[in-house]
Amino acid sequence: MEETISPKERAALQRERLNHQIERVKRNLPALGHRFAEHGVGRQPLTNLEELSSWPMMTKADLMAAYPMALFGVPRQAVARLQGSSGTHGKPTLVGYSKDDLAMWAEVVARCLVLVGAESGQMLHNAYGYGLFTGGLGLHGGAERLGLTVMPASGGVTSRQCLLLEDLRPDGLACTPSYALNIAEHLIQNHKDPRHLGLKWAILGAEPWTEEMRREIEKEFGCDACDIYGLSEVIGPGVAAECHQAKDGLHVHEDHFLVEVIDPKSGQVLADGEDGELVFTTLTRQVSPVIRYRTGDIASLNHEPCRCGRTTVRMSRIKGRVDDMFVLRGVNIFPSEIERLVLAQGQLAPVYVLRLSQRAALAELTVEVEALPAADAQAAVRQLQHQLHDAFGVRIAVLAKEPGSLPRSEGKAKRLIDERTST
Ligand code: DLL
Repeated sequence: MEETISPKERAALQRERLNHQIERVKRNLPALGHRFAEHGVGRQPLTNLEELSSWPMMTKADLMAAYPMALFGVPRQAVARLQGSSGTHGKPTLVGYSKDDLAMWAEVVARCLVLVGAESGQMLHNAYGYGLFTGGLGLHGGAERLGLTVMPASGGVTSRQCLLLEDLRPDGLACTPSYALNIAEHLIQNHKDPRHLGLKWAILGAEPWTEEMRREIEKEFGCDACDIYGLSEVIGPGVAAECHQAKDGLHVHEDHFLVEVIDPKSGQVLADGEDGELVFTTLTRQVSPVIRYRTGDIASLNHEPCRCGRTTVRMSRIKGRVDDMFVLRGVNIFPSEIERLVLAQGQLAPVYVLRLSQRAALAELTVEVEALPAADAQAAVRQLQHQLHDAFGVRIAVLAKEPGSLPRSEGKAKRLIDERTST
C-alpha cells in the first residue's frame, strides 16, 4: 500500500513524519536539535520538502564522535537492540533500535524480500554475518516477518554452507554478491552444479557490484539475483531493493527514509539521473535518528513509475563510495568500472584485486586477476590491458595470478589495496 500511493500523498506523509521527527530530535537530542535550530529548522513546521535542501547535514564523523551512545536520544532501557558497522578506523559506529524500530526494520526488509520475488512459506538461506553487522539479523527479522523459514547460516565455512544448501534446497539465498560467487565456485570445484540447488532468487548487497556480476551469478545459479541496499546508520539492509520484474533501480522505502542526492563538493541537491552522494533522513526511527545523513555512497535517483506498479523513487546501483574513487594520472576511477571490464572479458574468473602503489611521485595501478582453467592467461591479460587503456586513457598493469590464489570473500569483499605512502 505505502509502495503504491501517489507521489502527492507520499509527500504529505513524509512532511508530517519529518515534522514529528524534528520535534523528537529537539526534545531528545538537544545539542543536535540546536545545530539544526541555528539554521531555522523546527521554528515552524515544514510545509514543502524542498526546504530541506537548506538544512545542515550529518556525517559519519558526528556518529563516531558520539560513540558509544550519545546520539541514541533515549534512555538505555528503551534500547531493545544494538548494531553497528565494524569501523575500519578502530571503534565501531553503534546504532540503537527501540522495539518499534525493530518492527519497522522487519517490515522494510520483508518488503525487500517480496521485491526480489520471495513468497510467504518459502525458505531462506541467510549467509550474511550475524552479530554487530546488520546483514544477518536484519535479513532474519524481515524473513520471519514475511513468514519464511530461515536458515541462520551466517558467513564463512563455505563447505558447510554448500552442504546445507544441497540438503535443504532453500528457495532464496542472502549474502554479499562476492560470497555468492565464492559459494558457486566451491560447488563447481566439488563437481556440483550450482543450478541443481534450485534457488529461485538471491538477495545480494552490502557491497558494490555490477550488471556483469549479476549476469555471472544468475548464470551460475539459474535464479534471479537482485540488489538490496542499506546502512546501519539509517537502519541496516532494507533501505531499498530492486524488484525482480524490472531489475532497473532499487525502490527506496520512502515512507521511512527520505532520500536526496547531492553534489559531494557543493552540497547542492541534484536532479534525477545525476550521479551524486546519497543523503538519507530517517522519518520514523525512534532511536539513533539521522537528519540529512551523508552516506558517502554514489548513485542517482529516478522518479519515473516502474513497471512493477510501485510508485516509490528508485536509486541506481551504488557506483562506488566517495572515498573509494582514486585518481590515476588525473583520471577519476571507481573500482566498479574496472570490475565491469574484468567480468566482461570472458576468459577471467570473477575475482580481482586492485593494487595501488607508488613509483616516484606517480600512482600505479595493477589489476590482479585469475584466468579461467581452460583459458590462455597471457592473451586474456593483454586483451584486458588494452580494454583498460581504451576505457581510461592511462596505463594500467594487469597481472595474472595462480588460479585460486586471490582472496575469496566471505562477506564484504576488499578489492582495493592501497600501498601508496601518502594518499
Ligand atoms: O552493509 C547493510 C546491508 C546488509 C545492506 C546486507 C545490504 C545487505 P553497513 O555495514 O553499515 O551496512 O555498510 C553500509 O555498505 O554505505 C554502502 O557503502 C555499502 N552497501 C550496502 N549495500 C550496498 C549495495 C550494510 N547494495 C555500506 N551496493 C553502505 C553497494 C552497498 N554498496
